Amino acid sequence: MKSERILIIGSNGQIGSVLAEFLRGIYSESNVIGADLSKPENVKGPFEILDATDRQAVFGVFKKYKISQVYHLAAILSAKGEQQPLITWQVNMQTYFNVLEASREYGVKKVFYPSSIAVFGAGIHGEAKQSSYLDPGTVYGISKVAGENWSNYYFRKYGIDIRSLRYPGIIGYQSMPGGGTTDYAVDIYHKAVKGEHFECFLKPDTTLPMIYIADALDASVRLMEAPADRITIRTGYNLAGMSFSPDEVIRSIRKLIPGFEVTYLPDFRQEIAASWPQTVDDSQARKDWGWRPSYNLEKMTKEMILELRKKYD
Ligand code: NAD
Ligand code: AKB
Repeated sequence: MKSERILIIGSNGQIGSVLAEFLRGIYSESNVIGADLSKPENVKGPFEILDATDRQAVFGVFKKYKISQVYHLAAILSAKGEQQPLITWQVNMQTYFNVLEASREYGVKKVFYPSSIAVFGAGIHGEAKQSSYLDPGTVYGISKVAGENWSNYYFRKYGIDIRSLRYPGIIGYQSMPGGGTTDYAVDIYHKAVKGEHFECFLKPDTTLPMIYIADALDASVRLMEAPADRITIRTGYNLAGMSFSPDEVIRSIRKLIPGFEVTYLPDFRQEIAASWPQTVDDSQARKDWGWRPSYNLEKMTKEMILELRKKYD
């Protein structure tokens, strides 16, 4: 087992709950500390109830556990963020400043900052390049661009080894998403396996970048474990898994569940999705630290349906 003390802030969430299990497999149960606003039932390993907007509380957890690595996942996502823009800015930025300052104070070795395809805006038509102009249309996207720039600043000014990925929409069977625009692509599998009708809040041809959770976790840990001299991007690396529209994912599900019924009722999330790129060029991540996704849409659909059948049957 590798020796690190790893803190996951936002460990109850869609990514955090699965990442915690994954990291415990690498670093042992007692070395992965979960932290979130409330304590979940059946929590494994050390856990702290933490409001990460509270500077003192964040400093206290870093000190108590002698943290060496942090995954700072706490945030309000794109769709929820548009319902409460100023609170979203306050939560997304204050939690990150507290993590950055605590990392400086306690000599944390590495910080993971999850950025998003939401850093891109309507100025991009089609594919987002690593160096594409960032003109986010949501407060969530604005907070992620700011977070990326603060990461770069703390790296250059204080030498904190912060690493970041611009995640596409993440799809997994283990946990539910928490208020994003790509959430439909998780919910749709649950409805299909349960034999229920699905109402889609995006139009059928809205193509977005997505990634299967196994690939997202692999990319995150691979990036964190890469030698520091391989990291050439200190804002956020573009990361791609696959890209598809609601129509395409429905067709892939219907190959296994032929009677699956879907209707469309686009809402405010359609406008957010329309402002995001359709595909992402992640050649810099491939070149710098050997990133390669393992899942395409068909392989992911097979695994999602297989795993969700075990859950619901
Ligand atoms: P989520 O909403 O499922 O989980 C976020 C967690 O943070 C929740 O458990 C919430 O309780 C916690 N949290 C919120 N405010 C907090 C606070 N003040 N103190 C402590 N905990 C707090 O989100 P997720 O999907 O797991 O995303 C994790 C990170 O990855 C976020 O930063 C998100 O922006 C980023 N990301 C996610 C996706 C995706 O598709 N899931 C894509 C791109 C980027
Ligand atoms: C969202 O839809 O807000 C997230 C993301 C792509 O950042 N899933």
